[in-house]
Amino acid sequence: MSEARGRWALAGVVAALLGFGLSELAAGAVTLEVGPLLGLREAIITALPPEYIVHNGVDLVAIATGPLLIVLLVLGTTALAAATGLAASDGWRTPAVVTVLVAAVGFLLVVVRPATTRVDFVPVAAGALGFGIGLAVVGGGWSLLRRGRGVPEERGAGEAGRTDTDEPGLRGSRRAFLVRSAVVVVAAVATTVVGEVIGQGRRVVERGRDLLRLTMVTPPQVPAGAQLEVAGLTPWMTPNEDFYRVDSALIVPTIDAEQWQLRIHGEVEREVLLSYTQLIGMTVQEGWQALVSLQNEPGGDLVGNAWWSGVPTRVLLGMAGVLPGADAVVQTGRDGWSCVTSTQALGDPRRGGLLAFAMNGEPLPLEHGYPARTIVPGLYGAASACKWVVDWEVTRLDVVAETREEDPALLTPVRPSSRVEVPASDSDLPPGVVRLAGTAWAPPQGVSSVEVSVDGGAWRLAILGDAREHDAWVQWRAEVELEPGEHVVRARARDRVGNLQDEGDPEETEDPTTGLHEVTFTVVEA
Ligand SMILES: Nc1nc2c(c(=O)[nH]1)N[C@H]1C(S)=C(S)[C@@H](COP(=O)(O)O)O[C@H]1N2
Ligand SMILES: [Mo]
Repeated sequence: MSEARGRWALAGVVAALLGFGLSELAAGAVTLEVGPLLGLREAIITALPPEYIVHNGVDLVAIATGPLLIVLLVLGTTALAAATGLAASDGWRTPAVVTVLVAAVGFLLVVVRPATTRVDFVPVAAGALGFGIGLAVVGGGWSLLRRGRGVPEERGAGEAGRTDTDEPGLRGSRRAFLVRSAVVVVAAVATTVVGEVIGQGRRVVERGRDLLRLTMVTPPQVPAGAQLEVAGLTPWMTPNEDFYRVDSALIVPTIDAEQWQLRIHGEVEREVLLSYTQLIGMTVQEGWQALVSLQNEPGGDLVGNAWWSGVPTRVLLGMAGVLPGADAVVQTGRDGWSCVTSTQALGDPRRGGLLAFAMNGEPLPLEHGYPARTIVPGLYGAASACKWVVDWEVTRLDVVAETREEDPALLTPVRPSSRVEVPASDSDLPPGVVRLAGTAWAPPQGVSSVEVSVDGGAWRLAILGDAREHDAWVQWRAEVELEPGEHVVRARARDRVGNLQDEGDPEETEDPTTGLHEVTFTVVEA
């Protein structure tokens, strides 16, 4: 093989390494159980037709789960990568097609693998991206693109005397080629190592979480009558895996419960260092609470309803002893995120603010703040519900105001709000009685009524499901007879102290949580 061709083949292999590294990093970051290599092996094993599993006395599973398949996969990938690198000497089209095809096969394997979720596609995409970037970098970047468009290649310094009919080599001197390759190899090793470390941390913590038996936690029991039997309605209790997630953590913090501590300090009589064992050993308080994001627009799904178990935030403040004049707590999570919550809200005995360690009867999922997070009824998530919380600094609002600017909307309590879930937006319905249904919340007072209006007509009361859990959300339903044609339904909630849902357009109020949700649907002719 000529040196030029050798360089291209090597470029392909080096690019594949980066693809592997990025894929490994992505798998770790989106916290998958396995990285690309083991994932691929697993996918192949599950894709094998059962009749081939034991064939003529040869146990294919034993072979497949042993090292042989891994070796074959590595060799096969290396050969394919080298061939793709070689093909790049003729321009970027063939490698692009090969990369897309390989990614497509990867996606297909993800699809056929049982119990896959959308995040399983991320490492596949990252692998393809890494290969593309690697090849572009080692291959000399733009020269590849230019050749692809038929523009003659710029002559490399180390290849003086080449003519355009020569075999196209890689741009630049051998030295430059080696430097580019080395950079990509280093990047590949770094991403692989970081991906492994993240993945390991996650697996260890996840295993610790699985072993926890929280006997002090009561399993959730949906109050009778809270769940209305209307098809298409969101379940009253939001399962953990369906609970919305909002955070700025690129990588979910993985905290070993045994290592976790909450430090309460600042303007307190005595500093408190609370361990997980101490926390779960305290008197547990539990309750249904809807958690609402400040970013939740009318009709949005950044809201969920769960059964939370923990220790009252009031009790924790009491342990530390808040000094006179201190009126704020800066809560900080392990991801570095922080929020300011008033000592009044955290210390209010009528409000069920919790340092929660369980959600729907299970240890908090890692994504929702394991091992502990705060949750305060009636305050938006961004103003109170610190996940992975490790630090409470008791201070004063005026002191905090000097260094950080809080969104004024953050200081508002959760507004009464309602959402139309049935009928689905833009649906076609049979003529006759039309059933309307949805969800409403107004923590901590609770919802007293929900009204609906069709086509801008009079507001009429909806029927509510059991609404005794004031911090939770409530389901509502109504029935109307409508003529064929297009209709618009709107809903508004009122809380128990008389506040009506704010109808103001979010654009005008500059508050995303204001405004009414409206749903358009069509009643078809009989
Ligand atoms: N540590 C930490 N806590 C956080 C956040 C975050 O980014 N980091 N996001 C907040 C926001 S804006 C909301 S709406 C809620 C969302 O909680 P969830 O992801 O459990 O639904 O968490 C809050 N707590
Ligand atoms: Mo939020």
